[in-house]
Amino acid sequence: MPNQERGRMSTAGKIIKCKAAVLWDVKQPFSIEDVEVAPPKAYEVRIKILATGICRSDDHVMSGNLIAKFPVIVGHEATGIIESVGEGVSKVKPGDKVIPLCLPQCGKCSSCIHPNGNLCVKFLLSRKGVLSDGTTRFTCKGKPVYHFINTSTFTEYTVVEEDSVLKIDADAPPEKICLIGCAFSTGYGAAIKTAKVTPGSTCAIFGLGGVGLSIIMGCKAAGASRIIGVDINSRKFEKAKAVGATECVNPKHHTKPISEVLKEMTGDSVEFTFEAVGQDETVIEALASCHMSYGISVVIGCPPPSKMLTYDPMLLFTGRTWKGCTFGGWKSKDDLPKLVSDFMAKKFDLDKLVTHVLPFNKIKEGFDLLHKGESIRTVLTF
Ligand code: PAD
Ligand code: ZN
Ligand code: ZN
Repeated sequence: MPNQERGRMSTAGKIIKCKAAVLWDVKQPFSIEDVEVAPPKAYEVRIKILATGICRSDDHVMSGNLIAKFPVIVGHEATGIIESVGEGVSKVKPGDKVIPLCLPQCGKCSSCIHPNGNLCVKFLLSRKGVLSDGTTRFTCKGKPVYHFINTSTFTEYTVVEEDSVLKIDADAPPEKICLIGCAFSTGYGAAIKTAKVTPGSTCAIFGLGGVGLSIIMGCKAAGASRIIGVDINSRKFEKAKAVGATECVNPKHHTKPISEVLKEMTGDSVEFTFEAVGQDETVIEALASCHMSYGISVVIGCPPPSKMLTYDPMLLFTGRTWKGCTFGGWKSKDDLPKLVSDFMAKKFDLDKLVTHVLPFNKIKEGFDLLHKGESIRTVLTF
C-alpha cells in the first residue's frame, strides 16, 4: 500500500488535532489554536487544506460587517485534498483534489431548480455556523467552534458537506486555483453571467481588489472596449491595467461626484457598472454612473448589516437596471467545472491576482497587507 494511502487510512474515522486560526469574538485578532476536527458524518467530507486566499468577506466577519456565529473559523477560498468521507458520499473519494464551495448546490431547492437561480437554500442555513445536522465538527479548548459559509478554510483540516465540494484536476496548482473558490468566479461571473457585458461596451468597476480585478477580466473576455477602474487607492491602478482596465480614476482627485466624472470621460455612455467595495455610497454612485436609460449596475460588494439605502427612485424610473449577485450568479457545481477547465487550458490566468503567498502561520501579516491596501490576493499555504 502506498505511504500516502496508509496515511489517509490512519486518520479516517478518528478526530484530527491540527492548527486553525480561530476568531474568538468580533473585532478580535486571529488566534492560531490547536483544534479538534471530528470525522465527517453522513454526506460530509473532511479536507486537508493546501492553500487558501484571504478575501475581504473574511475581514468583514472580523470587523462585524458580516454576521457570523463566534467563535468561528473563517476562510472560504481554498484548494484541498479529501482526507476521508462520511457514509453515503459518492461523488468524491479520499485523495481527490477539491475546491470547497462557499455556495453549495443542493440541486433540490427553488434556487437550484430554477435556471436563473444560484443562491442555494443551504447557503442561508449556513449562517447558523453549523452543518446540516445542526452541529459543528470543530472543538477548541472544549468549546464548539462554528463553521463559516460551508467552508471554514483557515485550518489544516475542515469538514464540509458533499454538496459543498467540487473535484478538480489533480495537477491544478493549489495556490492559484483556490481563487476559483471565490474572487475569480464572483467577479468574472458578475461581468459574464449576471451583467452579460456586450462586445464594444463601456464598463466601470468600483473597487479594484481581487473581486474588482476579476470583474475587469470578465469585461475584457466579453469584448468590452472601455474598462474604467475606480478606486480611492491609486496603487491599485497598475494591477487593474495589467488585467485589462483601459483607464483608472481616483474619486479623491475630483470634487465632482464620480458619476459626473465618468459621464464627462465617456460622453455619457457607460453601459455596465459594478460595485465591488461594499459601501452605501459606492452602491448608489455605481447606479448613478450607468446610462440613465439602458445602463445595468451590479452590486457585488457585501453591504454592511442592517443598513438601509436612500436613493432617488428617478434613477430607476428612467430605465436603469439594478442587480446583485452572489458568487457571480454561477450555479457552483454546474458552472465551475468549465471555469476550472478553461483555467487548465490557459484561457485565462490567475497569476496577476495573487500578489503574495505566505505560510499559514503568517495569516495576520496577510490581513495587514489587505488593510494597508498593498495586496490583491494573499494566498496562505500549508
Ligand atoms: P478588497 O478590500 O480587496 O477590495 C476593495 C477595494 O475597494 C480596495 O481596493 C479599496 O481601496 C476600494 N475602495 C474602498 N473604498 C472605496 C471607495 N469609496 N470608492 C472606490 N473604491 C474604494 O475586497 P475584495 O475584492 O476581496 O472584495 C470586494 C467586496 O466584495 C467586499 O465587500 C467583499 O465582501 C465582497 C464579496 N462579495 C462576494 C459575492 O459573492 N457577492 C464574493 C466575494 C467578495
Ligand atoms: Zn470571498
Ligand atoms: Zn439548493
